[in-house]
Amino acid sequence: MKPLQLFDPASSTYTYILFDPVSRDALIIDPVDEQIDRDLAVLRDHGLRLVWAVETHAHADHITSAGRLAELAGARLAAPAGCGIGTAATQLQQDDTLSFGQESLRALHTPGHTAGSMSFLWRNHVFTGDTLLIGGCGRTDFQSGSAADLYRSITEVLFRLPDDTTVWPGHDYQGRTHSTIGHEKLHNPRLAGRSEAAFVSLMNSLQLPRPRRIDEAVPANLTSGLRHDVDGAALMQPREVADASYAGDVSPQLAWAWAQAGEAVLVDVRTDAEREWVGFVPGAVAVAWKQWPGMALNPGFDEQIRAASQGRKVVLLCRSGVRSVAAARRATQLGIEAYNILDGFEGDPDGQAHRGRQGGWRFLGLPWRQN
Ligand SMILES: N[C@@H](CCC(=O)N[C@@H](CS)C(=O)NCC(=O)O)C(=O)O
Ligand SMILES: [Fe+2]
Repeated sequence: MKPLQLFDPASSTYTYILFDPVSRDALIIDPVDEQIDRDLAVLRDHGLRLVWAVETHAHADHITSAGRLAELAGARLAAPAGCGIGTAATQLQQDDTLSFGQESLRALHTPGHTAGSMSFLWRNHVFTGDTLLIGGCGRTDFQSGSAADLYRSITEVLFRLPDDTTVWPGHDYQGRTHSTIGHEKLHNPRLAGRSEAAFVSLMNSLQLPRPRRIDEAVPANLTSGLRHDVDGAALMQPREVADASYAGDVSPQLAWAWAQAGEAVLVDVRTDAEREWVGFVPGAVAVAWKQWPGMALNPGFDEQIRAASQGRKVVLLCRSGVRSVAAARRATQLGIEAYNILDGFEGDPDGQAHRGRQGGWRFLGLPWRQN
């Protein structure tokens, strides 16, 4: 069984999708923001349910789509513990495993390109991120890089895997797709026959230009690509004002008062992964609103919202107040009296008025909890 390998030409990044052929549960490694529509289409075309979005490290040259995959597809986020990616609820340590169906992926800490970098082992395939590239390796001159650490990660961790292990790199700048551990041991010009000292001196003499997007990419990747500055553009369309297609917009305070008085059911349409990373609203019923381009149906939504409502009015909450409007419209079509909670759980991430938006639920002193 082979992974699906996908390529982003702008950054020469490889993204991988692995899946269990029986359960159709899937995992994605190093997804690229600009390729999210392609990746969602691949998942849909293969009939896959994305359960994990995983990073090998905090990338310097492109922005991840992991956060948006959590919002749109419900993927859970995992990242190496040493990378400072706070949005990932699962912080991976050496030898941790991620399960998808009957399959599992094992984390190998391989510092050097960055201090937190990891490689991942699945069956006899290793996903090396920017630790080991085909005929090369990741640079070590920024982001807590260390040539000595990289040498040890490659020679003492990766090169100890069986020679026939397939190597799937994080990038290739020359169109090569994969290699093997045995081949890289013999032929990788940076490593074959080179001592640690010789490797370190070679890496320290490379004088590579800074990645073009580093200043934008690193901060964005520390929040799984959910950039606050371009929140409106990247994640959502401008919110339309309330119209006849649902019962109306209410403030978080009013929604909470209704819920406390038993006048309405509070429904949280965010995905489980989002709640894990930002927080839960006590008493809210979870009914995820998942929709992406080309997706025919929002699976399970109609049945779940009917079950949550049981004839009562519902007040719907999401991250910023976009999906909750879409969900309120659908609930209205089903005959439910459905309201949207203004500005969702987050509103403006700084908790201040921003582009006409107010701080959301968690900035207003309303009850919420982490996990
Ligand atoms: N020209 C690229 C450079 C990308 C780059 O430096 N990539 C890093 C990985 S994030 C690397 O280690 N490259 C290895 C190499 O160029 O040999 C850009 O501006 O983005
Ligand atoms: Fe990198």
